[in-house]
Parts: sequence; structure tokens; C-alpha cells
Amino acid sequence: MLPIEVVQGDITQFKVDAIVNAANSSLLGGGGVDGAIHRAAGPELLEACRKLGGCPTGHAKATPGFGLPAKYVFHAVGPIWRGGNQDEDQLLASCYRECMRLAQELNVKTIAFPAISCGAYGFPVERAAPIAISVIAEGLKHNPQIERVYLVCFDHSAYQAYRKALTCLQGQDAAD
Ligand code: AR6
Repeated sequence: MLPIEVVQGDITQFKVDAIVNAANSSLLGGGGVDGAIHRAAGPELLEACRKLGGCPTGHAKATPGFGLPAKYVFHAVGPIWRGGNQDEDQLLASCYRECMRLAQELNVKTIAFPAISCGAYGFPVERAAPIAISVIAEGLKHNPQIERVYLVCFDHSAYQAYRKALTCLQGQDAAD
């Protein structure tokens, strides 16, 4: 059984080693989950982000969590959906891969992801969910220290898409 759990909730409340932020390439805050994380973490987070000098799409950078219950924030920059033929799938996969790499580097045991790119950036969640889950499942092979991965969905449609993708992957695993 994969240590992946799909949950509905507000990621800023999660007491885990790392939460992932769906940031933009400036890393200087924004709306959606990014705005919520900055509000909950306090102004020190913005100060730390300024020092990072931005981040390209498909990559991620880590800061402390400051006022958050989480120890770290991994700021991942997802792709803007442009119809599906502009490398969006690969760039989204790269975000999750980068976060799993940071998890290994920082010895993260528990991590929570939002549905990167599935809000303001317009990536269809039914397409994003299987990408997210398969990259995380692959990353778990290189992260034996990880005890739990939470996929935090804010709305019910994302929750349903993620549940479906996880059930599908577990079915495949069982068949292997
Ligand atoms: N906890 C968990 N998930 C959340 C929360 C929360 N507190 N708030 C929203 N979501 P979005 P993107 C969900 O728009 O599409 C920002 O302005 C939301 O329902 O936050 O990657 C950045 O600065 C959706 O499913 O991120 C960028 O400019 C998911 O999080 C841009 O938006 C992602 O939605 C990034 O857009």
C-alpha cells in the first residue's frame, strides 16, 4: 500500500515536515494557495522568498515555514495551461519530481501537496491528478524516509479526481 492519502482541507493547517506551494516564477506571492500560505506564514516568508531570486517553471525551491505548522515550504512553479501541447504535462511532472528531490535532500518524512496548476493556471484536474500521483509514487522509491504524502484538495471536484487516480494506480500496482 502506497503511503499516499487524498484529503480535503486547507494546506496551511497541516502539521507536516513540508507543504508545497503552487507559486509563480517570481516567488513573491499571489492569490490562491500561494496567498493563503503567505498569510499564514507571515512576512518573514516573503523576505526569504525575495532572497531566492525567482524560480523557473517546473522547478521548486525550499524555505522555512516560519509561522506555519509545517517546517518547510517547497515553492513549486507549475505550468500555465495553454491547451495541453506546450509541455504542460512534463512541466507539471517536473514540479512533483523536484519536490520529491527536495524531500530527500531535507530528510522530509511527511509532505503535503496542493493541486499545483489546477486553480488560476487552469490545468484540468482530471489530467493533473494521475500525473501528480504517478510521479509521487515513483519518487517514493527514492525516498524511503517518507512516511506519509497528503494530497490536499480544496474543492470536491479535485478530491474526486485524485481519489480516482489513486485507486487506479493502486489497482495497477496490485495487478503487477
Ligand atoms: N489549501 C489547499 N489547496 C488550496 C488552497 C488551500 N488553502 N487554496 C487554494 N487551493 P492556485 P495555480 C487549491 O490558483 O493554479 C497564484 O496567484 C485550488 O482550489 O492556488 O498553480 C500564484 O501566485 C486549486 O485546486 O494555483 C500563481 O500566480 C489549487 O490549490 C498562480 O496562482 C491550485 O490553485 C498559480 O496558479
